Amino acid sequence: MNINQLKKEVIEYSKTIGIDKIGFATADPFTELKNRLIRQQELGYQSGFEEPDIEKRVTPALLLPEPRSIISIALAYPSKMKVRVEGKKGERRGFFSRASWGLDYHHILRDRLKKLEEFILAKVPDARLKSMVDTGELSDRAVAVRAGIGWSGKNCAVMTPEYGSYVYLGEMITSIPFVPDSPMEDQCGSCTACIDACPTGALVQGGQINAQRCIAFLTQTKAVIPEELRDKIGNRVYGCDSCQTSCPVNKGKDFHFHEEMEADPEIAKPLLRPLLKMSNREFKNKFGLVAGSWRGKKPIQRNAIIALAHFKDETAVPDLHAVLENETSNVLKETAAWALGKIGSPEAIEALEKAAATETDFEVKNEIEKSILKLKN
Ligand code: B12
Ligand code: SF4
Ligand code: SF4
Repeated sequence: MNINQLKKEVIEYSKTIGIDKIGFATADPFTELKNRLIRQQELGYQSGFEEPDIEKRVTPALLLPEPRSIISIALAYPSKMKVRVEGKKGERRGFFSRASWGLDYHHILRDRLKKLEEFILAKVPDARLKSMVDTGELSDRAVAVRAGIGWSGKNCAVMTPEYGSYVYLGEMITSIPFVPDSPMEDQCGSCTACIDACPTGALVQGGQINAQRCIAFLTQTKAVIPEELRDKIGNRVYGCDSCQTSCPVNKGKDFHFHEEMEADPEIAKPLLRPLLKMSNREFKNKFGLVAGSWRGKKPIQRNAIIALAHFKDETAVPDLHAVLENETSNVLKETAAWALGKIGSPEAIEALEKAAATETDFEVKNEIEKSILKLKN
C-alpha cells in the first residue's frame, strides 16, 4: 500500500462523512506538554477531569503499541441558534454553552472516527487503531496543534483559521506511518481580548488557565461554589464561552454543517424556575442527550439558583423557599439561602426567617443567618 495515496484517500473520505478538518501528526511523546502538565499540577491549576496519569497523557506508545502516527479530526459547531426562544416578559432563562448544543458531541465524533477506522481497516486489514474524544488519555488540543489543525490561542483553545475555536476535536492513534502535516503559526499576535473578557481572571496569562477559577469548570462541580465566584457566573447553567465570543478570529464564524448539532432553544436556554422542580426522570428526558447533563441534575439546579440570584428574580422566592424546606441536598439549600439574600425582597427575608427557625444542618443554617444578617445591615 502506498502511504501517500492512502493519506489522500483518507482525507477525501473524511470529507464525505462529515469531518470538517483532518490533520496528521507523529506519535512521538509530547515532551513539551509533559512539563506543562506537571507545572499545572504543581500550581493546583488542573480541573481534576483530566486523565490523572501524566505519562499516559504524553506517551501514545502506552496507549497503542508501536504507534506510527496520530490522525486529528475537527468538527465545526454552530455559534448562533437557528431558532430563537419564544420568551414571555419576565421569564428568566439560563444558558448552556455552545459545546452543549444539540446531541452530545462525544457521540458525533465517535461515529465519525468509527467510520474512519472502518475505511482504513478495509484498505489495511492489519492496521492497529485507537480512537478517542475528550475522555481519552491524550490532550486532544496538543494532538490537533501538532497535526496542523490550528494554533493554540491565548484562550487555550485550538483556533482554526476556517472555523475559529468553535470546533470539537478527536483523534486516532495508528500503526500506519502517515507523513505528518506541519503545525501552524501562532496568529494571536498582540491581541489579549480573551484574557480581558474572562470574568474570573482564570486565564492567568496567554495560554495558561487556572481551571479552578474557570466558570466552565465551576458549573460542572458538585460542591458549593465559592462565594466570591458565584456573582461572576451570571445565567450560565453549563460551561462558559466568554473567551471565545470575545475573540476576533471567531467573529462571524457560525457553521451549521451537522444537523445533530442544532440547538433546541428550550434546552439550550431553559427556563430557570421549572428546573428547580424537575424530577430526575423529567431531567433525563429533557437534557439527557446534551453534553451538559453529564454531571446529572443537581449541578444544573445549583447553577439555576445562582442565575435566579443574578436576575434578582422576586417571582422565584417561593421556589427557593421550597428548596430550603424540601430539598435533601445541602449544596442546593446553601445556594438557595444565598440567592434569597441576593434577591432581598420582604418575601425573601420572610422565607429566610421561616427556614432559620426549622433548619437543623449547621452549614445551611449558617448560610441562612449570613443572608439575614446582610439584609438587616
Ligand atoms: C480538562 C478539560 C477542561 C477543563 C480545563 C481546560 C483547560 N484549558 O485545560 C475545563 C473544565 C475548565 C474545560 C473547559 C472548556 N473546555 Co475542555 N477539556 C478538558 C480536557 C478533558 C483536557 C484538557 C487538558 O488536558 N488541559 C491541560 C492543558 C495544560 O493542556 P491542553 O489545553 O489540552 O493542551 C494545550 C496546552 O498544553 C498548550 N501548551 C503546551 N505546552 C505549552 C507551553 C506553553 C508555554 C503554553 C503557553 C501552552 C502550552 O498547548 C496545548 C494545545 O493547545 C479536553 C479533552 C482532552 N482529552 O484533551 C477538553 C477540551 C480541551 N475542552 C474543550 C472545550 C470545547 C471546552 C470549553 C470551550 C467548553 C465550554 N464552552 O465551557 C471550555 C473552554 C475553557 C478554556 N478556555 O480552556 C475542547 C476544546 C476544543 C478546542 N477548539 O480547543 C476539548 C479538546 C474537548 C474536545 N474533544 O473537543 N475543559
Ligand atoms: S471559559 Fe469563561 S471562565 Fe473559563 S477561561 Fe474562558 S472566559 Fe474564563
Ligand atoms: S482573543 Fe485574541 S489572543 Fe485570545 S485567542 Fe482570540 S486572537 Fe488569540
